[in-house]
Amino acid sequence: MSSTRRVVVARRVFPALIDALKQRYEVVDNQSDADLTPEQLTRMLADADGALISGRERIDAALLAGCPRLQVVSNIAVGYNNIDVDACTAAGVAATNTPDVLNEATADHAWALLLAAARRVGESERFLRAGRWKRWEFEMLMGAELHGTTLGIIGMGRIGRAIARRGLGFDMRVVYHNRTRLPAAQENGALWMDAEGVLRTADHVILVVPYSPSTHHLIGAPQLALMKPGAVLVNIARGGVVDDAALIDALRSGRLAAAGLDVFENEPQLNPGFLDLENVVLTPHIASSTRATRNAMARLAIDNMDSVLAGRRPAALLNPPVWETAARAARVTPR
Ligand code: 8YV
Repeated sequence: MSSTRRVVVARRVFPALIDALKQRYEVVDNQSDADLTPEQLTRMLADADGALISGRERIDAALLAGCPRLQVVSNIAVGYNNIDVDACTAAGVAATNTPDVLNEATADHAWALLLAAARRVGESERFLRAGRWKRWEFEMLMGAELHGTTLGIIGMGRIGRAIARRGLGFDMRVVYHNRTRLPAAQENGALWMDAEGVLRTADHVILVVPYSPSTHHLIGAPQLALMKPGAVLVNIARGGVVDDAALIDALRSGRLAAAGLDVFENEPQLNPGFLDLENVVLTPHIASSTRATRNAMARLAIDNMDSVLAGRRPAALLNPPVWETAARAARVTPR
């Protein structure tokens, strides 16, 4: 019987990270960016002690039942709506994520979308590339004002606060909604309101809430109707937080000036309605995608996995109660 633990890397990560893992584990490296079916994932994890997964792999009770050795599912993502955390706890499996290390890159991207959408950057570039620029015009491609306006943030966690800090550099007043109001020291001058208040007050709104049944279609037709005419909406949270069809209507009618979107219902498929619109900036779920940040995310995820497999409580444990359960103890078996 060998004592080497077996870990699965369900998505491609940097090869240097795999090489380092191979020093201490038997590694099953999927080396693929393709989505796995639940059956493929269950088969891959059937004899694994640990798994590094992305936000695209779904972990639920049915999968866990087929993976008796599994001690840890380590998400290379801060959002963990792909993991049924209660099912993990019941099965004695630790679930972990990667908070903090992606705050700044993700906040940068939220601003990239806000700036590009407000100032019509994509549309202007398409205009130039199509050879349509023939003369300077006084009213050419006029955008929405950003500096000095009011920025609304719905979801004022660590990423929301990093976005708010950038807003101060644009002389913006920041209003926010969060289920619990922040302590004054963390508010940094931002004003708490209920979500409706933020939608009514802000000139531009950025969504940063986790996805759950309670945030499904948080922004639909009634909420879009509350927003100021000419507002810009940015979603870097999760597909499903916005009702995409309702947003398309609001963009098509000109009720909203523009939107910047990194996430979509049903992604990677897009509602085709977006593709006909000039006033929406679309990116393929890349808000955390810089080399340094992706490296930091993968390293934290590996660190979380290492800790669990060494019997230590990991830094970013999503289900602390699992630590005390007999179910977890039962999974810690020698190979
Ligand atoms: C991930 C994200 O790249 O961390 C998150 O929650 O949305 C992104 O940073 C994505 O989930 C893939 O794992």
